Amino acid sequence: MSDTALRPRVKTRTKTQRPRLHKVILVNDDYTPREFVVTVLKAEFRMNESQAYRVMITAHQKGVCVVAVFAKDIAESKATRATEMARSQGYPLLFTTEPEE
Ligand code: NFA
Repeated sequence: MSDTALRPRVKTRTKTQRPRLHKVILVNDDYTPREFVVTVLKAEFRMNESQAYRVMITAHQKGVCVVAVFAKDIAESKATRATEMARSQGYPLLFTTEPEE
């Protein structure tokens, strides 16, 4: 076949799949002080006071609130660290993760 002739495509183009993002979810409870929740959100998720307050009060009123989305391993380690921060102070505060649709 000459260089200029058209050849049939042999390789199939495989679309690169972006890794699914995972949500970090703040779960409400009756015991953790509001101010402590705000402190954890600011420390672990680099939020300012008003962002952290909004997330805290949304979880307080609705039961849960999405804090942020990350790659799976980052979402899991942030949720674990934030939950451990609360455990170390004796609070039941919980952060969970779930994959985005
Ligand atoms: N519900 C808690 C309170 O009234 C505050 C809270 C908000 C806890 C969000 C956990 C998550 N002290």
